[in-house]
Order: sequence, then structure tokens, then C-alpha cells
Amino acid sequence: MLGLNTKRIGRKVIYFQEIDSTNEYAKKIALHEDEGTIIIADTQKRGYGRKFRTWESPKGGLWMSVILKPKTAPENIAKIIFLGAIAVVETLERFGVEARIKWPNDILVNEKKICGILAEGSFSEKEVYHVTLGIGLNVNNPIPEELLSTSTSISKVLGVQIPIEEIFKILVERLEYWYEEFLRGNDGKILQKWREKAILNREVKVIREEGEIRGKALGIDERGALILELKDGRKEKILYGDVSLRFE
Ligand code: BT5
Repeated sequence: MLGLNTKRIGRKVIYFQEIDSTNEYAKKIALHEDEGTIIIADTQKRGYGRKFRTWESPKGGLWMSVILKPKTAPENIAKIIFLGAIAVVETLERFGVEARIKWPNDILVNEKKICGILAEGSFSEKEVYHVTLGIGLNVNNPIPEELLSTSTSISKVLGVQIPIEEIFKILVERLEYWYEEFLRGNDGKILQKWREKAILNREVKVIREEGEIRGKALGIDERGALILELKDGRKEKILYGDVSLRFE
């Protein structure tokens, strides 16, 4: 028994020992599921991130997806990623791990990635039908050799293993708290908290399809775009890209 105290998020939890991807599964069933259903798996054979990049998901990590059905406009989906990131940071704090958010969807500890978030939605021009919020958090799982210099896990940071159920329970509670704020229209509170926990006011390199761009990350706007201050003082808004903190 998980004994969750939440009303909406995690009302139903579907567990797999092994699955291709919890996000893929959640998207498939989303139309006929109630809001709040969580898909969770011990391992994913084909976990993925943005642009379908491979997400390593060995046993010992927290790999989960939440089905959400907010009555909102598609431009608000970025805030769902943001509230997911805040919930993860607060969960880590409860276990004594200090983490920061790197726009748009990474959670870092000592500048190493501990968690990635992926929101996938089905929507029309005006209306969101459903959003699948995928969270991949390295807990007790090994980190693959090729990611060791850029990634970490809770057990590596703390030097002890924490039962996944404990992390899961708090994460679900924090997700519910922030999702309720979102549903109440308290966007300002979400954006403010996000800014408080994010890596801002420093030089970054953003890799976009149309090329690289460097500048100082100042913040985010209402839609979730990153505001970058370029060398010449101009400001540029970036809606899609990868931020790199380490560069020459
Ligand atoms: C993300 O993508 O960071 C979003 C990852 C979302 C994963 C969850 S797990 C549950 C749900 N089901 C899924 O199939 N997905 C979601 P992105 O920003 O594109 O970052 C991907 C990059 O992170 C990869 O190219 C690797 O460099 C790195 N990476 C892969 N596995 C990692 C891991 N376990 N820990 C840290 N970094 C990893």
C-alpha cells in the first residue's frame, strides 16, 4: 500500500516492472483515464526525452508519468513543466538535497543532471485535451558510464539509498499542491517560485536548431520563454532550446 494522501494526483497508480516508456503508455490511455492517474515502472526499455533522445532508466530510479486534463489553453503547458520542476526540487529538499532548475526542464545538483521532465500534450488551437507529465529522477540507480560527468543521483549525493516509495509519496504530494495552484490560476506564484529555484543571472549558451546563441539568462516570461540578454544589450526570447552552463 502506498498510502497517498492526495485527492487528485495518484488517485490511481498503474505499476509495471518493465515498460517501453511510461509517457508513451500514459499518452495511449490518457483519453479514457481520469485526471491524476500515474504510470510508474521499475525500468523503461525505451525511455525518452525531448526530440526522442534516449532516457536511461535502469532499476532503482523513479520513472513516472502523470495524466493531467486541465481546462486551459495550450500556451499554459509550459507552466505544467515548471510546476513539475518545482515539485521535484521541493521533494529533493525534504531529503536534504539542494537542487536548481535549468531551463526548461532539467533539475541539477552541483550542476549535474539528477532529473529530467518531459511534458507531452494533445491539444487544439484553443483547448488542451490532456498533458502527460513525465518525470525521470535518478534515485538509487546506477548512472551509465557515458553520463557520469554530467549526471548524478540521490544516492550518489547523499551516500545512502532512499526507498523510492518515500520519494514518490512526497513528490506526488508536492505535485498536487502546485497543480492545484495552477488550476486556481495562481500562475504568478508558480513563475515566482520557479525563478527562485532556477539558475539565472549567469552566462549560458543556448543550442537551438538555427544555431548557438550566448547571453545572460535573465528569467522567463509568461509563456515560459527564456529571456536572454545578449552582449550588445538586446534581449532575445527563446521558446525551444538546450541550455549549456559549461563552455569556453
Ligand atoms: C529530458 O529530456 O530530460 C526528459 C526526460 C524525461 C524522462 C521521463 S522518465 C518517465 C517518462 N517516460 C519517458 O519515456 N520519459 C519520461 P532531454 O532534455 O531531452 O534530455 C535527454 C538527455 O539527458 C539525454 O540525451 C542524455 O544526455 C541525458 N540523460 C539520459 N538519461 C539520463 C539519466 N538517467 N540521468 C541524467 N541524464 C540523462
